[in-house]
Amino acid sequence: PLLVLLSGLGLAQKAVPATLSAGQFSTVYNFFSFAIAAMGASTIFFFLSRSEVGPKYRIAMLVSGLVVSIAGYHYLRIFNSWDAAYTLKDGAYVFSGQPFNDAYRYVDWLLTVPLLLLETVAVLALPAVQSRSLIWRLVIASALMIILGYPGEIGTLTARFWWGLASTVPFIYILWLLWGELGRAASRQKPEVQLYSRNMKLLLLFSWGVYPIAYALPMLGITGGEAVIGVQVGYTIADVLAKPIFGLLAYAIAITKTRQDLGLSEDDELVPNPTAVS
Ligand code: RET
Repeated sequence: PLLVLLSGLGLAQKAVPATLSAGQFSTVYNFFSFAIAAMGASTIFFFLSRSEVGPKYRIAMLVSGLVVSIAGYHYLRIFNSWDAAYTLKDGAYVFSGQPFNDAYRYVDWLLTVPLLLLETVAVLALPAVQSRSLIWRLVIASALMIILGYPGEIGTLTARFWWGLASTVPFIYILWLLWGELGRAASRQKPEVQLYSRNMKLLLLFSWGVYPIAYALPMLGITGGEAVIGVQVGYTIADVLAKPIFGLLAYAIAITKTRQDLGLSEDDELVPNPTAVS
């Protein structure tokens, strides 16, 4: 699969429909533009928020900032590639001859998914030995999931089905691991954090679940322009949920736990620089 991925990245091209309606083209165009704004703005937010949380949680905010900045760069490239792939002719968008490069997305996931998993484990602040083994299992499974999914993304529908199925195995393993771990971690927290941890679990399941659904659209009888639009819009919505929105929830958990570590009540003001927290 790694070789297929590498040769696929070399091809770096996806069969896109020859023509799109103006509405179809602009829908994807606007979603990409929205994603650039969301990733860019949240990059600033997460980097600045580092100094607001206790030392234990700073790594989670840093990783969150890295994830959205990497994604922001990739969305800029995807946006430009989409823009170059079509030209306006007599009110419709026709293929320009420049391939739409969808490989950015998979390279993005290869970098950001392990980081997101690291962020999740970091914000739970588990004992070091436990989190190290958990992170390794998650990182390896997530790399497998993405590498196995890519050949299907650029192949025929049959290839899409089989590679997608193979990719689903590590996907289920990750969800199963995280569901258990997040559940156990949540039960150890104080009530306020418990609610956030439960929401984190749900957001993770919901946002990660959108990816395989978007991937499956072309196999569900949706074809041509509609399939391309469905896949791109689906992945973009999922990315905004899984990166900036997920990061915000991690921030809420970090702030709440910082307050608790300092022995502050909900109404107390958070000290500007809580370096005193161990
Ligand atoms: C693929 C292929 C089809 C089967 C499955 C997939 C899952 C992809 C996922 C991606 C998650 C990406 C995230 C990115 C955020 O930075 C590869 C589409 C199961 C779950 C969270």
